[in-house]
Amino acid sequence: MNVYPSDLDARGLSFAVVVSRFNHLVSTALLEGCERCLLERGASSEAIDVAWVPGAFEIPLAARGLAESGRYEAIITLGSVIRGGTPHFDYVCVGVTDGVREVMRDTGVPVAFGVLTTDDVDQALDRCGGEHGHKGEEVALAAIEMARLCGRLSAAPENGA
Ligand code: INI
Repeated sequence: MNVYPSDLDARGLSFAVVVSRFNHLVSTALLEGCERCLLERGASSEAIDVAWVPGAFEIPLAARGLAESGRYEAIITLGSVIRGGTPHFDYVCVGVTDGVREVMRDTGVPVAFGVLTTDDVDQALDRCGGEHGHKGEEVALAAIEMARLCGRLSAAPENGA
């Protein structure tokens, strides 16, 4: 069996992070964990570009522009959609999830999905360094791994890896 290695070394890679301003406390916590993780894995601060957008619904458009620029090995999306009393939550969730998936499919650039969809703000904060881990760190690792893997796919894996 030949297996592509899992590689979490971010040295030399360039990342764009799209982060939505809505539910700002959660967004900044996600961004802080994401940036910390990228730097811990060896990314250079100059190789991390951040684009703020108003809400999660706008994330796919910015992600597409950044992916199409050809400047990044991976795009990271961060945001927080919190259920209110109307169906608006569902429309925003569908818009951002479908949109991000389409950007990845259409451009071939890995797009990590770090948009929390929760019932309340406490559930969201629990996932930004609370009892349910840190989504910002999780998507940073996913972005690094996919950037490395996609960089290798044009060649066969090494025998016996
Ligand atoms: N955007 C979010 O990122 N999170 C939310 O919880 C949210 N809610 O609840 O409405 C939200 N709405 C704004 C939306 O993403 C767009 O920015 C807006 O509709 C303008 O296009």
